[in-house]
Amino acid sequence: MAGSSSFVVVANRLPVDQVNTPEGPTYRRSPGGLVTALQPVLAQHKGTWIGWTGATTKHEDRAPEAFELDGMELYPVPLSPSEMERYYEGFSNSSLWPLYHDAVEQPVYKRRWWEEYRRVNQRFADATAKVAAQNATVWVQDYQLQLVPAMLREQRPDLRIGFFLHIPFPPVELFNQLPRRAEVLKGLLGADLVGFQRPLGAHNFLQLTRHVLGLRPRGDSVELPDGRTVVAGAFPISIDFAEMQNLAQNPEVIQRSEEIRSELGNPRSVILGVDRLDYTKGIERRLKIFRELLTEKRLTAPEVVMVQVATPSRERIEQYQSLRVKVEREVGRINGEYGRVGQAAVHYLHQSYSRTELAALYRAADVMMVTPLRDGMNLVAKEYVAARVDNAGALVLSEFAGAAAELRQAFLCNPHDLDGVKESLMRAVTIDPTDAARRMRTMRRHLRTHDVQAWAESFLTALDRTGRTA
Ligand code: ADQ
Repeated sequence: MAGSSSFVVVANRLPVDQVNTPEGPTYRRSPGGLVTALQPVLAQHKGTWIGWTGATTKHEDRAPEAFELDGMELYPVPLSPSEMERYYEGFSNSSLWPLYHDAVEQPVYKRRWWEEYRRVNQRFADATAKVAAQNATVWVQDYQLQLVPAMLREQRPDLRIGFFLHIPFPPVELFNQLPRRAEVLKGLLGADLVGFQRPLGAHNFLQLTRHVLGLRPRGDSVELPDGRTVVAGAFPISIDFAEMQNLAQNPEVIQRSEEIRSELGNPRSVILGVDRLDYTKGIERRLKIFRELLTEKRLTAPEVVMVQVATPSRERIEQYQSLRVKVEREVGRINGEYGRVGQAAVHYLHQSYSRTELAALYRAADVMMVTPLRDGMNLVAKEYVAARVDNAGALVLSEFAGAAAELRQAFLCNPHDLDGVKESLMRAVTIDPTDAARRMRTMRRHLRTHDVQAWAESFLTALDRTGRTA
């Protein structure tokens, strides 16, 4: 039986943080571009967002009831600690995540992880089948839920289903490693439209339907044996430009950014990195580069300081624990060699921050370093540009981040080529303000119109069209 929502978003996480009060847990909307872009669409269509609350529950407990927040109906899907371990930390983040990021860390495959991934995907699909109205539009998000489109179509062929992958989609040679590659592809092919960050992702996907399933992709689509057509395309995600720009113009944020500079000892240059503590982000190499430049005396501390914010992430996974050890060892080494009493060369912050503090940090940074080894898009690069309402600051950006396709005026670099990154960083540190302003203005102009609202609209328009032409 169909439900009553004509628009449904399905994502691993609900856009909320749990707050514990004496009366029990309540939820507060979490910051994030995706919810900013989708909330108006959900509110307008009596829409529902299906996802996990972020707190594991025992099997015998029921999931919290659905609740309303800012005009959106939120429908929790329960996850037990062992499901969390196998579906999320296991198959999603120890098999798929490294594999889809060029295997920069060795992917691990375990059969019981796959079983749990399938079971949890089925639970999300069942929940969606229950709440979606007849002929509703459903938008499934990201690599944790790649089987949901086909599972959902099986129960509800009336639905229009879109899928968007936030991370890169690997080429044939890499994807072929995946033990359950055919099932994953068939899962995605349940959608009418499969969206990627870059055209290469769509291309890889279509090629794989040929190599693994023997289908015949043509142009941007592929026809299935049952006559249905699946379209693949690039929809580069973006940020809520207005939100970041407004924050950066706020007098309190401006004052805070000045305070940050003075707390850092009023250096000539502040170099900033803001990343989840993830091995795809290239944090270790970035620190090494900074150390080498100090050793070579091309930079001197504390005239130039580095601030590295590394948000705690996936802390129960071994590869993340060992990354933390390596990063912290390197920070210690740099400060041991180049710091002075009360004057660190690298300020390392393994913490989460509010949007306001992030905006102040962006404004305080002369050079922003975004140097992932592979990244679907990278929103930090875009947020930095949005925050530079003063047209100052320089961005050093990896060619391997999706954002590099749009932010062409950044100092683009290959993060594997340490000498090349050093050159880019030196150019950014010594940039002439007129050149910096010219680059920043162009990038800002682009992002002003290519924001997350435009992203959601372009995906949903394309999804709508796929249904009509079929
Ligand atoms: P992530 O890998 O998480 O996202 P990113 O795109 O940079 O990477 O987004 C991180 C977000 O977290 C940014 O909005 C940033 O402001 C915020 N953040 C980072 N550090 C923080 C801190 N210490 N405190 C508070 N907030 C912090 C995945 C993909 C990316 C893709 C996005 C969206 O890996 O490639 O761009 O999804 O599709």
